[in-house]
Amino acid sequence: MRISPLRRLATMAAALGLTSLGLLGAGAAPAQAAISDCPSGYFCAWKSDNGTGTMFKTSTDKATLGTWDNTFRSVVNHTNKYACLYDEPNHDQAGGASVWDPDPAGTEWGYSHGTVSSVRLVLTSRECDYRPYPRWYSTPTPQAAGFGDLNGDRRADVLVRDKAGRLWFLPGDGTGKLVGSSGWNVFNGLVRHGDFSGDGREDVIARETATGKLWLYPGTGTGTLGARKLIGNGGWNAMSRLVGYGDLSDDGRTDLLAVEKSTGKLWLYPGTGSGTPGARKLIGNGGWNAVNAMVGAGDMNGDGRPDLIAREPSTGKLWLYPGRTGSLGARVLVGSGGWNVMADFLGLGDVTGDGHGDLATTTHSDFVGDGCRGVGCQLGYQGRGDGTLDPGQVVSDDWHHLNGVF
Ligand SMILES: [Ca+2]
Ligand SMILES: [Ca+2]
Ligand SMILES: [Ca+2]
Ligand SMILES: [Ca+2]
Repeated sequence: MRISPLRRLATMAAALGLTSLGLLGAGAAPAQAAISDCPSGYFCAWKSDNGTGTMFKTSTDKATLGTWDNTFRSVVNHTNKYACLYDEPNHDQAGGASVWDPDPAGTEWGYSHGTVSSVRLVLTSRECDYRPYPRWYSTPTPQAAGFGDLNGDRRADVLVRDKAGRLWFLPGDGTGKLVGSSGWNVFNGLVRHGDFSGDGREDVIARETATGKLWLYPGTGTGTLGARKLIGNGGWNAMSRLVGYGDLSDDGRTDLLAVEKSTGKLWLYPGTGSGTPGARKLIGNGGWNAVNAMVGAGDMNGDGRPDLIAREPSTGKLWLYPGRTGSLGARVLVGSGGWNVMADFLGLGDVTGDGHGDLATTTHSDFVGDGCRGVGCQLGYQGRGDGTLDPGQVVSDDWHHLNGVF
């Protein structure tokens, strides 16, 4: 099912809190005493405009409100979750939701229109109107790519981090599965590209923001990740960009690329099969800070070696750097402009099942496309096998309010 663009705009307004803002400002300021009546961990409401009289309170979802149905006039969300207020029972989103931001101090009043019939408390604002994770679709490929496939079913899959720090595995059939219940927001770099640990299963590498440490999360082969292992003691914050690449050094092991922030140099960190990167080798003398998106997309030009795709923000162009043995060849233009509207680039191998590697993207607010506009459209670009790409097609429209896809 595709959500209509019109519906999406309405729900986006709700997700951005515009609906809530529209409800603020009417009536006299309620007495402060009534706010403190709402206990920590509860969403509270009153039938009066000023928080007086009998108080409704809940710390759990309410599919119906009984005698409180259509009575909320003033509300306080004294929780660390988002409160979604629906005009219909059972959290039916037909009328859209008003979203109340977490207010753990319990100091913010709001006014409601007396039309609320159900309440949900959720960890991310997008869950008021959408599932916590977006819809991702892929088709089984004739040949295993060796990357982009955590569960080994020859179907390109995606990991999504949400704003609450959860990690979701999207197998490619539109569904999602929770594979990290919390804590993933401590990382400012997340990559994967095949097997780093030498067990044939795809792994995740994560850079810890506070320490600059690099961690390996070994894949279990099912989409979940095992106990982490330290593979870089620190200093990795000196890199502006980490890229899981595939085998550039041509020893059968997947490698890591990194751009050094201070110099713009590009380094190859050869995979060792144990997860720990080997001694680095300079493969780009400088200038790599001039690109602001890099993806190891696999072999896009059909010569059997994995390639790099990079975006140049000054021109909005997309370039392909063909992989050689332990180095990158002269870049080739694959997108002549307009690529700055893209937020994320995903290189997951063959998504469409025709044997050629593809590219997937998500969009920024100034994207305007067929069937979707603004933040969170997801596009597929079919690779033709010669390094060039077919025009992009909008695939889904619910990739907004997330915190990273890879
Ligand atoms: Ca898969
Ligand atoms: Ca592995
Ligand atoms: Ca190639
Ligand atoms: Ca393809």
